[in-house]
Amino acid sequence: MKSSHKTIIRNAALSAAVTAALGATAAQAGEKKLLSDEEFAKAQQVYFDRCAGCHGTLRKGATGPSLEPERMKKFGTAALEAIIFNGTPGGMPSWGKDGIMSKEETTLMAKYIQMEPPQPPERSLGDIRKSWKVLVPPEQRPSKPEHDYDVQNLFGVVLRDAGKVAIIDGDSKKIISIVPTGYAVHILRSSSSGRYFLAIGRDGKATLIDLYMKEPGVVAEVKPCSDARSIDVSKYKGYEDKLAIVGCYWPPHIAILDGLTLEPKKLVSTRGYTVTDGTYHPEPRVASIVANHFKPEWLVSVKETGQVWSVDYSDLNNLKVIMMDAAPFLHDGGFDASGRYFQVAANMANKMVIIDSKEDKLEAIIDVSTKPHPGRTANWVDPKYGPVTGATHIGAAEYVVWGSDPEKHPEHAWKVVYTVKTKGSGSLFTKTHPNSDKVWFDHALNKDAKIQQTVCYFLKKDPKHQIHCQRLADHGRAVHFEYNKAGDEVWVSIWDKKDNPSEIVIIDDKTGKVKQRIKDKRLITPTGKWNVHNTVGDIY
Ligand code: DHE
Repeated sequence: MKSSHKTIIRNAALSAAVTAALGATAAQAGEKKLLSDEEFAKAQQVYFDRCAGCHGTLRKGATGPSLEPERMKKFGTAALEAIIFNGTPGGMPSWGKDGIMSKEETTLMAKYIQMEPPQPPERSLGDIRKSWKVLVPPEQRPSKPEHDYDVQNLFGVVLRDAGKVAIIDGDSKKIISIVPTGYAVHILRSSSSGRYFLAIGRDGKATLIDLYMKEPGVVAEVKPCSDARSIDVSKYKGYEDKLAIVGCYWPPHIAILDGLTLEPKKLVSTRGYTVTDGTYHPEPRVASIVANHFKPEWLVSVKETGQVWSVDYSDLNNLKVIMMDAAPFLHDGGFDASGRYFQVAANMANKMVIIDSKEDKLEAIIDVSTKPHPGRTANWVDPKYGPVTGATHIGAAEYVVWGSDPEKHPEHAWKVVYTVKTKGSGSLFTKTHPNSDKVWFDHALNKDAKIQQTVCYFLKKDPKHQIHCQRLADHGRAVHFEYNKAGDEVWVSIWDKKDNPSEIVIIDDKTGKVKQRIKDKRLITPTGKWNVHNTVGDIY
């Protein structure tokens, strides 16, 4: 087992100095002739929407390879156009073939990536404060629910391309409100009481949604970043609903906020040096964040440098950060069943990184298959190996399972105990529930439409791990699972294009059969969804 390298820093404020040293994006001006100003502006927007997530704002590469101009010029416009249009076997979508980018847009992007990337502006605490709005102050919010729904069984569903979140009652399946959030909203997390949902948009806007309101709506919002993917709350005893954290892609920093008003409190830059060769990285983006249950800390995955940070929120004026060296490029993850071990994918290293949140140290690194993408992972008890965790993969038709109980089953801990053959690559999410006998997974990014629409499960107790699959729709992609509070039904999104009808399919978990479909014209591009009870308790 590799021991962790720990460094304690006090409020590392690298950002301003680094930006000054980088200066302006000089080379861009001379090369602009490849595109007119208007085309350049459009290309910037398309790049932000479709490419920056995997390749980085400065195009230094992460889940996708580096797209720096010197390398791109060697390909030339025609070859780049073909790659963008047709996709790659490595997992890049066929942007043209899938009808997401027009022929004209693929040409635009082929030219754009041969030019120097423009560097977006930094965001100071002052800039962020200007974006902060409290729509309903805490003292004017209801003291108890103004409706009869069970708050713990409400679901929040991301309506990606609408920039909205649907709040749906898990009992009646009624859509009780549609809440405007950030652009291309990405994920939700629940406050530790379960009363609030916190949403983060790709435009970096965080919104606080009060579920006690007759019609749940936004009570506060702030924009700590211009590009973001993660948000979480303080969950440790005594800090419930007190603080929130946003992880930014750009600028590369974390923003600590007040939990009840989203008032910005503190910024910490993530710029630094990679764990692989100590190279300085100007854009280490913040990927997954989880709230430690044992201490007043968050565990923050810093994608490009490959470190997991433990950020102690008990004293923001004397902020302590422990930096644990792991592996690049960190992406998504969640806790094991005990809530002690944070298990996060280093997806381009084909590894799962295990962090001990009690000891704040790297516990293990496990070799899995190509491009693990487990969502928050799935935990269950295997009859032979004891508590185990599983991960799906983007780059291989394999579901990998490892032992995750070093206390009672040390012989299996952090070792792959079996692998299940799936229907194909392109799997994004897995989920189970302690009350379920099944482990579910999707194939949302598979190249074959029929497989994209197919979800499968295997039984926890089946020693052969035979998979049972069903095609849930003849349109869109079946993506992401969430259980209801009782753990007896599982919800899957059918994520279609913005102008096509999408739906949410509800499966009776006992029989594995579809029991209901929520169809509503307001359900535009539903993707991730979260049940309050399961999200508060990290149940997956
Ligand atoms: Fe996600 C989680 C980043 C594309 C749906 N996604 C995450 C997390 C990160 C991330 C860092 C972990 C957050 C956490 O736990 O705090 N996602 C990115 C990207 O950079 C990427 C690859 C490209 C981009 O430009 O955004 C990307 N993600 C997607 C999608 O296209 C998905 C499928 C649909 C959508 O809504 O955009 C998608 N990502 C999700 C979901 C989760 C997620 C549903 C949370 C899973 C959970 O169970 O909590």
